Amino acid sequence: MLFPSSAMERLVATARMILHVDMDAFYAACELKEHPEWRGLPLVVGADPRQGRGRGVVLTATYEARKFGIRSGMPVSQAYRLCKDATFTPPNFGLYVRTSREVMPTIRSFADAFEQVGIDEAFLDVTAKARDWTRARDLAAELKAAVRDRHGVTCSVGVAPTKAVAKIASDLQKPDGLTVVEPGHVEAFLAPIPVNRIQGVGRKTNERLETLGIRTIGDLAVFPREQLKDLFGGWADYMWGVSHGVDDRPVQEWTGPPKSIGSETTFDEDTRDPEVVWDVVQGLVDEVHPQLEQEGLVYRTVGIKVRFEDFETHTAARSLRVYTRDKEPIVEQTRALLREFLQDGRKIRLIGVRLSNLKYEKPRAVSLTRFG
Ligand code: TTP
Ligand code: MG
Repeated sequence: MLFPSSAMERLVATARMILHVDMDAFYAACELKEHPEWRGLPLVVGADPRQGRGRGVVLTATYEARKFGIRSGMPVSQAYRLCKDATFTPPNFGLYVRTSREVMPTIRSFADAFEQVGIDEAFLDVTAKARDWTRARDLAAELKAAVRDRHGVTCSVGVAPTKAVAKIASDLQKPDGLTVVEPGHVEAFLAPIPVNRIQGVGRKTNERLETLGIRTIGDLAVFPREQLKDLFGGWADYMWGVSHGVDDRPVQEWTGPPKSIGSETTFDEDTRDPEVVWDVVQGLVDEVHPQLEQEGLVYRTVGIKVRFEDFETHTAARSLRVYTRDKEPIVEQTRALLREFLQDGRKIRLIGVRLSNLKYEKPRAVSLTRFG
């Protein structure tokens, strides 16, 4: 359209085309590649509750297992109660990092700009490549087929004019979903969706919004903006903007080493049992540490994040004197950092491990994971 005549045509002509790609049941999907005999069966990635102490939480579960109510973050003992026939397999983080590293370059090849945001998700800006929304949908379908055919795993894709809406859209028809939200349809699309689907709206914000009568994004969109600002400060602008389809955050290519790498887990049930907490922390260390090797990184700072049952959240970190890739210092430092939080008395809701002060051990132009 050379001379857009109406506001709507202008909106359509200038809108960005953003994809959010999220792998389906990612850790479980990686396991199924190694164990095709488990396909079609309920599979849980987590310690086997019938062996050893049966502690720990579900990292993820196949959609067959989710039919029984099994969810990430749930104690494995509860998952077992929900489905006695489920197969349990302990996590193999090296496999997940390796698979992510193989799949991401395929996803990236469809993008003008690419931003990986986790082990199994990425944003793509395809505005220049696609040019129109029909082609954007086709590109997303081609991307899904390429991921499936080349790597034997499936993903769900959301296509929308903003990151926030693309992220909501990718989650809507999981697994193996494709949801396209064209400009002009954003507010109608968002209106019936629960407000906690907006990234960053956690349980606490959700509860506060509910007391204001805000359950859906549509409720949020018609709520007086100034009143929301008084209650939520700067955060209100972001949420309110998202509800109206406004979110200018670009898809950002990143060429340096990552600022940090980490992982966190929310306990399905808050706990103050040091052994349960420590088991999960060790799992997080096992998950984060292989990424150093994969990315050619060394670290100097080890950090933890602890959120208590009342949502009070703390971070603490310790720096080593030298850069290293070793695992032991991560274990030692997290154990030391955790000690005081375990003595607090309150139950813990979320725990995270993060490595920062990262650099490439040998100078290299780009990160392999991010740029294939
Ligand atoms: P998600 O993308 O949230 O979940 P998923 O890929 O397993 O399932 P889906 O996207 O289809 O809903 O997380 C990606 C991986 O991160 C997941 O496979 C396992 C890990 N993970 C945890 O270890 N703990 C958690 O609490 C969650 C939510 C995920
Ligand atoms: Mg996923």
